[in-house]
Amino acid sequence: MQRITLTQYLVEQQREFERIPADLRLLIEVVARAVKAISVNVGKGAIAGVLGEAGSDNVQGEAQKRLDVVANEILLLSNEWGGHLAGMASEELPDPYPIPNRYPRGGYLLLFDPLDGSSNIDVNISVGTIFSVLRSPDGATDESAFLQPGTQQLAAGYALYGPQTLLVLTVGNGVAAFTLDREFGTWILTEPNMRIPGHTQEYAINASNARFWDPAIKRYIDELIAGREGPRGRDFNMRWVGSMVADVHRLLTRGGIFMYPRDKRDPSKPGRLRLLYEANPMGFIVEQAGGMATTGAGRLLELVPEALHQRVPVVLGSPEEVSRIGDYYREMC
Ligand code: P6P
Repeated sequence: MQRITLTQYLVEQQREFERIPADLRLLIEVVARAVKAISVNVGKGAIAGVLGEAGSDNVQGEAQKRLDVVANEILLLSNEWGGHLAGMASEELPDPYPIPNRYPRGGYLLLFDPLDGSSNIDVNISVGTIFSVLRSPDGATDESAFLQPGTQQLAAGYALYGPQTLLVLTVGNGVAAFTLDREFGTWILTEPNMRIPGHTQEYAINASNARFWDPAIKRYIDELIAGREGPRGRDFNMRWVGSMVADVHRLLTRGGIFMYPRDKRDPSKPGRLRLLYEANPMGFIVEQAGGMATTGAGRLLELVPEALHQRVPVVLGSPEEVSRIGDYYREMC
């Protein structure tokens, strides 16, 4: 197999498509190096003493795992000095992280969930890192600078720390997947053009929340469960890892639909997932792979954010399934 590295891929995207200015290429390569360091820590687990609780909570009031804190620090310290960023925002920080005055600033904003699915870390199930890149309006770094709709993203990606460590990336020209060659510490292009299969029989949702769902979601799931005896006329299968990165990578690879829909538990939290550094980057990637990403009713990437840690309902994946849910919302809500 020809070994195309991440650097070669980025240079070729710049040369052929003029999609990646040099400072954006630097940003992506710095993030790619940082997630290699996170992968090493995730892989060592108990040996490195990074499992278990950190003894602190994040802005969501969720108990932080030690690896949440480690991954967050790796991303902040790797990116603060390069001169390509105006600021950063993280699930693990209540406020935006300004670039220290001792370093030069650049024109980009980097947003990330440093370790998504961290409830799975202590039981050795795949977790990931999700990141999104925006342009900083006039170098602004206050919260309002980050509150841009997902359509404004310049790049997005995730790392998946599983049996292999993968980096999946879009710069708005399709989706490419890279596998970490641990022997050389190099990202090797292993899928140059990820496309979501249109037809699927697999769905992902946390079914224990069924009593809180909107009628449109309830109807959609009931029809899947009814299988070949029901209106869909065929059987379906369910998967739920509890790590968005793992569930979304599966549907990018073999089709499917991922849902964390609005539920009635807490009106102040319309969904569980965070818009700016989980839903938007994953929605951008899914759309670039030929899929759809909505809040159930409307296109996800067009939502104008109102707060840095805003939560949002998420339905994304194979277009025929996502659009069916949209039809049900229009009919029923
Ligand atoms: P639940 C992980 O905490 C996360 O943000 C996503 O990665 C995942 O899809 C979801 O929450 C899991 O939520 O309610 O099933 O634990």
